[in-house]
Amino acid sequence: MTLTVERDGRIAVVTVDNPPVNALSQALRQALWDAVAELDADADVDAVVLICAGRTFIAGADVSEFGKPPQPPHLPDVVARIEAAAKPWTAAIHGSALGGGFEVALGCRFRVAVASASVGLPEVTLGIVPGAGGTVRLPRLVPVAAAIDLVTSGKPVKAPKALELGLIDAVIDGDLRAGAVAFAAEARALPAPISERSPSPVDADFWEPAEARVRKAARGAAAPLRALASIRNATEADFDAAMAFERETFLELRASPEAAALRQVFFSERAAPRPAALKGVEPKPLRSVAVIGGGTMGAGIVAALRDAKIPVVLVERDAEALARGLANVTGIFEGAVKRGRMSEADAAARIAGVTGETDYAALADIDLVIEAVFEEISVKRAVFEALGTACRPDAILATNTSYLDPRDIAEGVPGPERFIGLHFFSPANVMKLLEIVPTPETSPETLATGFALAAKLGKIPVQAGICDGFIGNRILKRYRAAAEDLVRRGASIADIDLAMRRFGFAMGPFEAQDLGGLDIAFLQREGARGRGETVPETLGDVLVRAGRKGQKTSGGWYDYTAGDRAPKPSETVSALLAPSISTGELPKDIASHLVGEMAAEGELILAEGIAGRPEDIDLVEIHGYGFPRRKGGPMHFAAATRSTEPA
Ligand code: 3H9
Repeated sequence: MTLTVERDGRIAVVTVDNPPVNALSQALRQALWDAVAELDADADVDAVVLICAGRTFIAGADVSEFGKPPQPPHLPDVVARIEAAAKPWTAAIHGSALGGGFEVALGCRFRVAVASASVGLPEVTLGIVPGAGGTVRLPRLVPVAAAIDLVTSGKPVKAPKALELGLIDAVIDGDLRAGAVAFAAEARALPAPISERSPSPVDADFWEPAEARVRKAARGAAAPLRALASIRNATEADFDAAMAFERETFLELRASPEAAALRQVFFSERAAPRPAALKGVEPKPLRSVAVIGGGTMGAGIVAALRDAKIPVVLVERDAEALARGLANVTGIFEGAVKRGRMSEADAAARIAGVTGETDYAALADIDLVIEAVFEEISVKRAVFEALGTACRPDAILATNTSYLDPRDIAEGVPGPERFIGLHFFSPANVMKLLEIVPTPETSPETLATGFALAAKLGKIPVQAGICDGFIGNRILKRYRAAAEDLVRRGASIADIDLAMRRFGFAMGPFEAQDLGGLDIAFLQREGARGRGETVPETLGDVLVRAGRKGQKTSGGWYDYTAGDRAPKPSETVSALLAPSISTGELPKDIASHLVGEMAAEGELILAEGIAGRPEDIDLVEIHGYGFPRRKGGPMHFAAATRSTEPA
């Protein structure tokens, strides 16, 4: 970490250089503290510009210090010292001013930023509230509703919007340092420190609906509501009392299991794209990609590639299927326009970048092919045989299979080193997870290209070994079996779903099956039975055999009335399952039991080398299966629960 002070006329420029993101380590806090004293004492300095080297302004507190006792000087004191400096400080922001970084900027008398910069208080995404005055100064700077939005959503805003809201004082065109120095040198009325201003006024009936909104959006997370309470307190108490309240909340939440879980996810997500084994391995270029199959999954993959501006060739077996596939792709982008997520021009540009083909000869110069056809080995094999002749010998050939052994799919295709599994999750343009499944013959370059693709698509990559269902679907199978086992032991289907929703899933295991359809897994089991494998009859099989495939047949685990997705407990289901149900001992805590089953499968997956790290399993569950992020994933949750259980 270095902090340098230079002079530009009578303006001092303080440059922070603490790679990678100028986080506020103890050393940096101390250096800022000392800089205030030094510059206050310097008679040749009229004002100070605070700027950062590298990719960003100060991105916040150093999250890696959060597990340890706080070391002085504490950030609220550093911010107060900057605010009370005799020479006014101007924060010059590029990249992101986040969390404690933005709180430092709020301590400065002025804030200027380049147009591409963003500012925000993302603390709630880490299970905490701002801890250096964010919830206290913001409602003294901008309207309370704007402060609430910023703090409880955790979402940063871009500089032009920040200017409009009053979060910053100017957007600088051209060179930031020169612009900030000129801004600081200009004589202008010095605004009162934010701490000395009154909170923005609110009506008496403001808080109730505000709290209802935040509670709904928080979906069970503690931090957004605690942040709201801190903002409310800041509008009612004096500045010092409000700061004390915020700090107490911050320290309490910092030590919470939710914050520990979110911190772990934060670091795992950042470690995932760079597996140690691929250090120094160059990925191959990805100038053009082909997708084989334009069904729901294929079209989603095309959309994900187009979102990343990669030109795509979509291949289908005949003109009719191709027209359907292209319509699926168009439908995705038109839907995005309808929901206000994309402009018509952006959608048109994305659609224009897709070329439809029915002839594999069009793939002669493609860098990567992703097969997403029907999950049937003979169909997939035929595709790969055709790819073996049509593509360049160095083109990477990937399968999106979710259950089949990739080695069987590509058997006999020349160049096994270029073959890999890339398992997307539906809808592929939305879901963040990409399971990357190398075979023993896959080359490091091919594997590195899989990771590079994930980076281009903004996905979280997790390497998985070959087994039935890889990481995610294997755990899903165990989870569903464990949930069925509870039903066999007398638990109610609705109680199990409710327990998992309360735990933080958007849906319980049975509701989720009704939504996706019970027939897919049923057909897989039937396929295995057809091949002579022993697959015990599941309760789901009983329902499908009775014609209950889920919402699409107006009934699965629950009944549904037409036009209504609300599940209703079903007497038909009770009657169908009655012969399979006995009474047995049930766990006291259904959610912990089911998550424990997921973690137990995860342990087997680790022992077999299918996953490299427990954190990878957690990322798979969070980004592919809706596991609540604030619980950290099944492996984290099980470990944390074990460590707090009495010995
Ligand atoms: C806070 O400020 C609390 C205060 O209110 C109160 C205090 C009293 N700490 O994301 P990247 C590392 S809470 C430590 O890939 P990008 C990251 O692990 C904090 N390390 O970069 C990675 O390391 P490695 C509120 C951090 O360019 C490397 O930096 N602030 C921190 O794609 C690069 O990260 C936030 O939540 C940190 N705070 O994106 C901001 N941040 O290379 C979190 C990053 O060894 N950070 N690292 O794997 C971000 O959102 C992004 O990093 C940022 C840059 C947008 C800044």
